[in-house]
Amino acid sequence: MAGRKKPLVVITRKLPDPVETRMRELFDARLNVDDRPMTQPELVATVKEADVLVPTVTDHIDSALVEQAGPNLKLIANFGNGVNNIDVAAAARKGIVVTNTPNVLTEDTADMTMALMLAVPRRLTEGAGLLNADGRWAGWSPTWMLGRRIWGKRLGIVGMGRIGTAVARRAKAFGLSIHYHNRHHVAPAIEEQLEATYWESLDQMLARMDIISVNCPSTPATFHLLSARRLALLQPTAYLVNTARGEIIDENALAKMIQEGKLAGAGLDVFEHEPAVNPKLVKLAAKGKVVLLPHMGSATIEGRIDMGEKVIINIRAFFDGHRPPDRVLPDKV
Ligand code: 8YV
Repeated sequence: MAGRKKPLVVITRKLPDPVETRMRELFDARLNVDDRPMTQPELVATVKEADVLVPTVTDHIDSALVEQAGPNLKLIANFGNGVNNIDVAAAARKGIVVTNTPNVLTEDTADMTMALMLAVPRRLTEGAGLLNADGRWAGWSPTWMLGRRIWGKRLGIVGMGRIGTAVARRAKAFGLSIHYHNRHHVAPAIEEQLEATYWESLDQMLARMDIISVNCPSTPATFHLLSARRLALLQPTAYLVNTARGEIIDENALAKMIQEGKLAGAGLDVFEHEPAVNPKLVKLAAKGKVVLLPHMGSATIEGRIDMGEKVIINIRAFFDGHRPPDRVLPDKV
């Protein structure tokens, strides 16, 4: 970009230091050192002025906001894989390119999914909580703190993309048999390697699984994909894990089912109305029925630096006149 004016890149949240340093070198970067989420009026002022917006999952880039974008705004380079926070179609209508950060958070998110898959049936947070209180316990007992075995159970993965497949690889090593529902089969070699069973019918799969892991993107088509009707298909001994997006599950229906003993428990890293957490779920967490995490799936230093690197590469490619590698097309959302 030698000789050209540096683009004004507004980054809505604090990013890891190495990412911010590089962004300052390359761009006219406006950082958010306090990490206070931007209000909607602040976002409006930003899109009127900026050449590039770098939002995160906490920013709602809806059509009303996109409509108010100034003529300079050419690129929305999301710091995140999921783009459910952005109206990609509205951006496309306005001639604004949208990019995301796929691949680099796959393994971290799969690890966290696995952690929740273990934590709920094996009562990890309950056990840890007991010792966290005052470090005292009555001692080992053969019938105390019994959970449920993971090995030999059936895992149903809803959404067998990059993250779903990475979850399957881990889960297989833990002795789970792999089942999945997806719009299409994964490549035969992967299906064979994972000894995975494809279910065309989500309903059929749900009714037969011991653990369900939600790993599909949040789109209008997947809103409440796990509706009250579908959740009712699950076995009462089943567990549900969600590290994708809260909107995919009818959270009220889920809480009600666990409360009524119609489902064994859930591990949730994402919520329908983040950052708010359904009070019914909080109550269930206190009873050890659910494990709740504050959207930590990709929260590793390495992952967040890699995500920042992707954002930078996308911006650079765009301003060098190339197609950014992680462009998100409206018909793919
Ligand atoms: C990110 C995520 O932390 O990338 C995603 O889709 O869900 C998270 O792991 C978040 O989106 C950052 O914007």
